[in-house]
Amino acid sequence: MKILHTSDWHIGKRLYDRDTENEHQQFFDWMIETINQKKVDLLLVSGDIFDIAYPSNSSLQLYYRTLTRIANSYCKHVIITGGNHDSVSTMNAPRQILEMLQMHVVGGVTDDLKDEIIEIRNENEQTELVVCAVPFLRDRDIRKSVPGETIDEKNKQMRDGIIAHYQQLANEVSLFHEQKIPIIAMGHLFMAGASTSDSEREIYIGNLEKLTNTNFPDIFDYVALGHIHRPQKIGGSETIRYSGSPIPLSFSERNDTKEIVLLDFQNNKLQNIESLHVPVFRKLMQIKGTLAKIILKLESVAEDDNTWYEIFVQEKEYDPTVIQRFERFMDEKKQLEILHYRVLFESNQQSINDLYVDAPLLKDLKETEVFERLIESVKIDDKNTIKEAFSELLLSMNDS
Ligand SMILES: [Mn+2]
Repeated sequence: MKILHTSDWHIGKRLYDRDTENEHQQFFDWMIETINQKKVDLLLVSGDIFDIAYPSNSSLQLYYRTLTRIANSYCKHVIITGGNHDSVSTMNAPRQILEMLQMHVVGGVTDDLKDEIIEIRNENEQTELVVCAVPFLRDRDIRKSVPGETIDEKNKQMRDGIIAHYQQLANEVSLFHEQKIPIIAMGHLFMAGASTSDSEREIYIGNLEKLTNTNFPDIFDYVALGHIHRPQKIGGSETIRYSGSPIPLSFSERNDTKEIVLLDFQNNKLQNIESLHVPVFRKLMQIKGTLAKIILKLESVAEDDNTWYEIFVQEKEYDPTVIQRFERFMDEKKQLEILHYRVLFESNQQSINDLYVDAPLLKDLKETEVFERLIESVKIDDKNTIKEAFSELLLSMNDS
C-alpha cells in the first residue's frame, strides 16, 4: 500500500497582492500525475487546507475540483484534517458527500474520539491500515481554563493535553496493533527543534513546553505532521515528519526545496520512505543592494522571466531621487513582477521624507509586530507580561 503525505496547502494564500491560484493549480496537476504514476492508494493531508477560515468561492472551487480529480485518479482513499488556519465548520460542511467518495474529513475534535480513527480496508473488507486523524487541537478541546493561571501553567496543560489525546487514541487502536495492522497518526502541531519560516502563525510556537518524539506512543508506524512549512524530520527520526507546504508561502521560503512524502507499506511493514521534490512553478527572488546594483541585476533578466521579486534598495547617503529613479525604472520594465520594494538609507537624515521611506506598510506587518512597536513606544514597566497577554488574546481569537 502506497501512501502520500502532504500538508499546508493554504489554498487562497496571497503573496503581497498576488494570489497563488496558478501555483496551486500546477501543484495539484503534478500531484495527481504523481499519484497515478506511483500508484498511490491513500492521500493524507495534515491540516491548513485553506489559508483563511472563510475561503473565497474560487478557493472552494479549486478544492472541490481537485478532490473530484483525485476521486477519478488511482488513489481511492483520502484523509483530510483541519489545521489552525481552517474553520472546523467550513471543513466539515461537505463531509457526508465526501464520505461517499471514500474521502474522510476531520475538521476538528468532537465528543467522540472514534471520529478520529479511520480504518482503510481492502477489496475483501479487511482492515489494512488504521489512521489516527488528529486535527489541530484547540485550547478548548483539551484544557479547562482556570482564572488566574499563568501562561506557563497554561502551556504545560496544553502540552499534557496533547500528549494525553494521542495516548487515548493509541489505547483505542491497540487491538489493531496486536493484529499487526500498521497505524499512522496525523497531527497539526509544533514540535521541539522544528525549523520555521516567516509564514506560520508563531503564536503556538512561542510555547515554552514543547513536544518531543518520545511524547508519541510507539505503536505509531509513522506520524504525518503539518503546521511547519519547511519539510523536515523531527529529532533524527525517519518516521516522524513534516511534509511542509508544497509551494513557498513567504519569501523566506524562496530557497527551500518543497516536497511530498511517499510511504510504501508491504506485508504490514513500512518498507520505504521517499521524499518527492515538488517542481518550482514560480521562482521567488529577493534582491538587496544599492539602486545601481539592483538595476544592473534586473536589466539582465530574460524577457519571459516570471519570477516574483522582493526588493530592498539600500543606500548609504540620503538621496530623495533614488525612489523616483527606481519607480521610473519599474515603469520602463513593466513586465517585471516586483511584488514589493522598500528603500532604506543608512545615514540618519532628519527629514519628513525619511519617515516616508522608512516606514513599513501596515499591511506588511504581522499583528504581533504592530503591537510590539506600540509597546516599545510607551513607558511600561512589565512589557513582557503585556506582550504575553496580547499573544494569549490573539491565540483565543484565532481559535474561535
Ligand atoms: Mn500552515
